[in-house]
Amino acid sequence: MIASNPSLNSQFAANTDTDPEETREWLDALAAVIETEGVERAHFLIEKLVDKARRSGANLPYKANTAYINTIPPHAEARSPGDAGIEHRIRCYLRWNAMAMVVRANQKSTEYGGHISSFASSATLYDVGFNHFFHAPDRDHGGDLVFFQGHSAPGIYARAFLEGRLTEEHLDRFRAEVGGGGLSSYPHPWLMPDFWQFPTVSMGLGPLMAIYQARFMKYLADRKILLNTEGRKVWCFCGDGEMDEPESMGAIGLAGREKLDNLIFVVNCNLQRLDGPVRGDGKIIQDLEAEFRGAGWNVIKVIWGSHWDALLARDTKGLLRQRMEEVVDGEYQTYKAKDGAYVRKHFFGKYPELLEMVANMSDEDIWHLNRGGHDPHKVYAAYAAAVAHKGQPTVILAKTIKGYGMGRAGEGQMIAHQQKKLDAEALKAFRDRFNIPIPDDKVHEAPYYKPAEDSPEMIYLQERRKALGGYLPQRRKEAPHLQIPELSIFETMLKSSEDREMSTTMVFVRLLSSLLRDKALGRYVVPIVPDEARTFGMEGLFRQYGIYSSVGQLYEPQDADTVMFYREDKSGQILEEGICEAGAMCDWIAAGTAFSNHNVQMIPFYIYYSMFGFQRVGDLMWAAGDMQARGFLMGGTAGRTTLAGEGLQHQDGHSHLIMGAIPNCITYDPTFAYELAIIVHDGLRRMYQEGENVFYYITVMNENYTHPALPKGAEEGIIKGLYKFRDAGKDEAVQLLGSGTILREVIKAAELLEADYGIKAGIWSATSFNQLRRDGLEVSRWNLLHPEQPRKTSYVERCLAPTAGPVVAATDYVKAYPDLIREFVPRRYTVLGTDGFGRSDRRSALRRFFEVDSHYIAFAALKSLADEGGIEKTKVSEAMTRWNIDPDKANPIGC
Ligand SMILES: Cc1ncc(C[n+]2csc(CCOP(=O)(O)OP(=O)(O)O)c2C)c(N)n1
Ligand SMILES: [Mg+2]
Repeated sequence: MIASNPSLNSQFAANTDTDPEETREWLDALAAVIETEGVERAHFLIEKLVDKARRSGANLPYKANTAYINTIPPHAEARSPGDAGIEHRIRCYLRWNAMAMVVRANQKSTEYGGHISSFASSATLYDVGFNHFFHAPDRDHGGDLVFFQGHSAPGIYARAFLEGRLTEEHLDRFRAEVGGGGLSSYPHPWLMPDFWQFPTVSMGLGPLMAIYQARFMKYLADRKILLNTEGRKVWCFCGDGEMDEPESMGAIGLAGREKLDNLIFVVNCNLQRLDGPVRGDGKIIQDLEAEFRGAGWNVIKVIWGSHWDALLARDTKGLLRQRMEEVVDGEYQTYKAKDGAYVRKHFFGKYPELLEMVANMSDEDIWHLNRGGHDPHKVYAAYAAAVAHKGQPTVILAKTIKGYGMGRAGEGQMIAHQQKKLDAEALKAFRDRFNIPIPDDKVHEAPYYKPAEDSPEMIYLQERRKALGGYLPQRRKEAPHLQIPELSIFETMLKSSEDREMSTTMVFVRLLSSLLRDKALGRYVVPIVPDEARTFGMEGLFRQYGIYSSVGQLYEPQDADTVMFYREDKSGQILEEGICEAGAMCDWIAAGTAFSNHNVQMIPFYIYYSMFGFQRVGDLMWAAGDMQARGFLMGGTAGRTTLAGEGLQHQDGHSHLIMGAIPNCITYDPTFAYELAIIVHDGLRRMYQEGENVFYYITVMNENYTHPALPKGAEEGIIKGLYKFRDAGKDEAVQLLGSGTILREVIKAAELLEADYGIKAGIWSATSFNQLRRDGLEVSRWNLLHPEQPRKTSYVERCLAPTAGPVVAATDYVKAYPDLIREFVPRRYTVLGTDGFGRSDRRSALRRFFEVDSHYIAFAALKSLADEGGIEKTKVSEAMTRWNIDPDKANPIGC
C-alpha cells in the first residue's frame, strides 16, 4: 500500500536511512564545501540538488521548520563587548525592584494588581536591548521605536528608577494614578505623555502597529519627508500567548513582502499564557518559526543557553536533538517547575545514552542548563544578527521560563501569571537567588534597592544609555506646528452648488484634493484607503498623487491609456492597504503619531466603511486616542438608510455613539459641503496649528443633493454642533433638529407642516450631538459644584430657550444618539432614529421603515404639539391618514 502512494513513499524514505555509509559521504562532501567555500556555496549546491530531485520526480514535501536548536551556531555568535558581570548585577536589581513594586502595592491592597512573572521571564531580553541596542533619539539618530509588552511595565519602571528618572515615591504609586504622580499599569501615553509611546496591553495591537510603523518609516524616507532613517529600528516585544491574536500575525506577510529590515519582533516564548501552556501538546517556537519563515521573515531561534553548548557539541548521533524535538512544551514547562533530578529522570532518562551524557553532572549542574532567552550572550548574538540583517524583517523566538527566579512562588507554574503576592519566605528566596543586599529583618517589606550613584553598576548603566543617545522609553510631545491656510482654501465648498448634486463623499474628495494641492500643506497629507477608493470616488487621486509602493510599479497597468490610471510609485502619497481595515488604521496611527515619533506633523485622512470597517478596528481607535494620534477618520457612506442597497452588515447607525465615547475624539455628522469644509478646517487648525491632542471622526454619505451656501454667521454653531439653518420667524410653533442626510428629511417635514397645517417650524442642523453633550455635561458639572453661583446654561439651552414649541430631532443613527442632549433641551423633546438591523431597499423605503422620513418627522412634531395642548389630538389622527402612517406597523427594532 505504502509503495503505491508516491507521496507517502518519499516521506517514509526521507525518515529511514537505508545506507548510512552513503549518507556520511554526502555529509562529508557538504562539510568540505562549507569549510573551503563557505555556507553560501553550500546553500547554492543544496538548492540545486533539491531542484534536480524535484525535476526528476521526487516529491519533496515543504518543511518550514529547522531543528529545535538555536539558529545561530556557537561559533557564529557575535560576542557582546559589554561587562557581563556588571550587567548581571544590574539585571538582578531590576528583577528585584520590578517584583518589589508589585508586591508592595499588593501588600497595601490587592486591588492594585500587577504582574511579576512576565518581566521575570523577559528581563534579559530587555536588558540586552537597553545596554547595547535600543537607540534613543539624539542629534544624529532619529531614535528606535520600542513596543514594550504591556504587562512587563514594572521592569521598565524598575530600570527608569535605577537611571534616576523615577523615584521610590513613583514606584510606590504604581497603579495609583489618581491625584497625579502615579505610574500607569501598562504603557499609556495619555497618562505618562513624556514616557510611554505605544499602548500595547490590548494584545495583538502592538505587533500589528509595529509593522505599520516600520513601513511608515520607509514611506517617509521614500517620500523624502524624513531624510535620515538609516539604522533606525522598530522593536516589538510580545508574548508567545499574544501571538494567537489574529492581529499579531495578521500582517506579517506584508512585513515580509515589504522587506521591512527595520523591524525586529522579539517573542518571549515562556511557553505559558494566563491560564496555562500556549502549546502544551506542541511547540510554540516551531509553530511560530514555520509561520514567520513562510511569510518571508528572518527567523532566529534562541532556544538553548550556553550551558547546553558542550552537550550539543557531543551529540554526534543527534540523540539529544531528537529528545529536544520530541518533548512538548507542556513537559518543558513542568521541568522548570521541578528540579535538576526531575529533569535528569524525565528528560535525559528517556534514553540511556543521554543519561550517560550527563552522568558526570550534578543535579544542580543539570538545573543550570539554561534557556536561550535567559542567556545574555545568546540574546546579544541574536540581536546583533537581527540589526545587521538586510532585506527581511527579523523575528527572534526566545525560549524562557515564566516567573524565572520566583522559585516555589511561581516559576514555571500554571498560576505564575496571576501571582502578585510573595510571602516573607518567597521574598527571601528571591533575594538570595539574585543576591540583593537587603537584610533579613527588612526583606518582608520588599524594599527597593538602588546601589550608590558611584557604584560600578550605576556608572555602567548611565554610560550605556549615554552611548545610545539617552533614556528610553521617552515620548516627544510636540513637533513644529504647521501653518494652516485660510478657510478660503475651501472656497468652492462654501458657495451654493447651484443645480449640481453632490454627495458629501464627493465633497470630501474635492476638499482632500484642495489640501493635496496646497503648497505648504500638501506633502504632509496622507490619504489612506482599504480597497475602497473607487467606492468613495477617489480614483482620480491615483494618477495624480500615486499609490505608495516601495518598489514602484513593475508592470504596465491595464488602464495605462486612461486619464486616471492605476499608478504605483516609490514616492506615491496614497496608502492603499487592500482589504485590511486594521492595517489601514495602523497606517493612520503611524501617520497620526509622526509628530511624536519623527518630529514631523503628518495629516492622515483614512476613509473607510463606517460600519464593518469601523467595528473591525474599534480597539485600535481607542489606542489611537491613548497615543494622541492626530488626523481625520472619515466614516464613508454612513447612516442606516443612506447607504441604501447594501443591507444589514453595511448600514451604520451607531458609530457616532461609540466614537463619542473616546474622550479626545471629536465627531461630526455634517449634511452640507460648507459644514464639512468648516469642520475640517477647524480640525486642521486645532490639531496642527494649535497642537491639540484630539482627532476627528466625520461621517460622509453617498446621497447626491444640492448644497446651499454657508449661511451668514453659522461657522461657530457648525463647530459647536448646532446652528439654526432656517428661521421661520416669530410664529414658529415647533423646532426641528436633524443631522446628516436626515436633515433634508427634516427640511421637507417643515415644508409639510407649513403646507398641510400652516404650522411654522424652526430648522436646526445638529452637526454633532456628541459635541453638544460634552458642552452640556461640562456646564451641568460646573452647576453641581457651584451651588451658590448663578447657574450657567448649556449651548443647547442657549440656542433653544429663546425659541418656541416642542423640539423634535431625527438622525440616521440610533435614537440614543440625538437623545444624548435630552438633559439640555429646555422643553418637550422627541427623538427619531434608526434602531434595528439595516436591510436593503431604496432610501425612501428604508426611511419609512425606520420611521425617520419627512412624514414621520412632521407627524412626531404634530404629536408633541398635541401633547403640549397646542393642537387637537384629532389633528394628529387625521395626519396619520393623510401621511399614511400605520399604527399597526411592526416596530423596526424587532424586524
Ligand atoms: C486582547 C487581550 N486579551 C486578553 C488580555 C488579558 N491578558 C493579559 S496578559 C495575558 C496572558 C499573556 O500571555 P503571553 O502573551 O504569553 O505573555 P507572558 O505574560 O507569558 O509573557 C492575558 C490573557 C489582554 N491584555 N489583551
Ligand atoms: Mg507567554
